Amino acid sequence: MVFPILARVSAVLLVGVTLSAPAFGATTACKNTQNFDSWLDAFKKDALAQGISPQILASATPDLTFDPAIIRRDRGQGVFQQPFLQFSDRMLAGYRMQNGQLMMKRHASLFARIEREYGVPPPVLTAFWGLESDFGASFGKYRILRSLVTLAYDCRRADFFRAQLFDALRIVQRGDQKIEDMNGDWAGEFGGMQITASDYFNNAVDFDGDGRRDAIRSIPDTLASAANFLRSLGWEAGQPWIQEVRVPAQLPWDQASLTIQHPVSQWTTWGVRAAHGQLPAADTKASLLLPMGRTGPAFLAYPNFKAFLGWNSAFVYSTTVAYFAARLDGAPLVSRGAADIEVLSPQQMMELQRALVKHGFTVGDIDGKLGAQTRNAVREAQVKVGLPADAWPTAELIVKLGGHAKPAESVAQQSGQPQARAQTSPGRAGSQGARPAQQQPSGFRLPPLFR
Ligand SMILES: [Ca+2]
Repeated sequence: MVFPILARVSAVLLVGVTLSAPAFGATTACKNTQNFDSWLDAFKKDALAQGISPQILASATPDLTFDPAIIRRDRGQGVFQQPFLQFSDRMLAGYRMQNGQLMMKRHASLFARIEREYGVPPPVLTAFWGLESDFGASFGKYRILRSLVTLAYDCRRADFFRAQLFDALRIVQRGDQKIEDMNGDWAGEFGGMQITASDYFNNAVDFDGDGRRDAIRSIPDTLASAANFLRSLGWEAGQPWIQEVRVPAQLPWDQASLTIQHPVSQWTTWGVRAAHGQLPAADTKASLLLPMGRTGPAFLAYPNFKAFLGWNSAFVYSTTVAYFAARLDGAPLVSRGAADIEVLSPQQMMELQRALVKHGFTVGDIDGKLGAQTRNAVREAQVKVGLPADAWPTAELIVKLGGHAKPAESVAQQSGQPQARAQTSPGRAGSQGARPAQQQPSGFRLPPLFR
């Protein structure tokens, strides 16, 4: 499992709305006390002490400059999560399914070798590959050393990005990549799997046997590195990850949490049924995953789901990758559940968060986002006020907590809205950033969707 500090909101998870910064409350207050040049001198001394060679440092130096645009992105406007159905609709739109199937066919023998060695099946790797870089079509255009040095200097998450910067230099020093190829997203994720420099340094493998770990240009290295990373996150060979289920009208809804596991036999006793095919063995541990509450889509999440969360702890993103993998593995379209699932606006989410805090619940930042803490607080509050405790926030809950709620929008209403700006954010640092909006796919070779 991932530590909260490492939580990342990925590539494609967030949809920006035009909210002024004050609406989202003050950004984290911290001050840079040292000027960049003296900071950089000290950093270079530290790098030499840590074994980075003078030659590598010299060749990196043109990139080791401060970029205020990165800081602006990092401290950018508030963003809110799209709900699972809308997000996965967008992520799996156009030809992405077909391209994923094509990639699995085209690289079938490679995938088979990787599965034999690492135990990770082709649909899972393909799903990450498709969502992270559109199967290698879209790597990002930022100089990542510049991004990393800027974020390492900045006070907000300096320690995390300092370590990333060291590892980015180590990647060059190890001969994996040349300085000029170190391009990626604004927060320093790069390659076909858009992983961080530290995840790359620790997990990349040379699978094509040319002596270099090249998870940018080599497809074998890219896919095998991802498999190795997923194995390090606890992936178990031959085990399922998620499966769509049908839930009964009545269930102890407060048990539907990724932090709670029951054997499949307990879920079936409560009336949970496979939506298609069979459930796994009765003693298989499973969490009930209700990404949009009890009237929305429903899945059992098996122990391998933790590898998706380890890759990216953002719940909607992880669920979407796992669902995409299930679809590539042959699962039909997920049932969308009730037609009128209520979706709170970011303003309503903040109203709810304030009400939760007033009642003594812990939500983390009042940020309008349905993160893990807010979900837990919603569940606890639902228990307290006697609503079904499925962790899905509603206007009714706001009212019951003494807040004022305007009617929320339904998914059906929202799906007709114009596309908001796609946002991204980096690494396991939990930074929040933005990628500009992209077009809907329109051709066989998808235009890069999220950069
Ligand atoms: Ca290689």
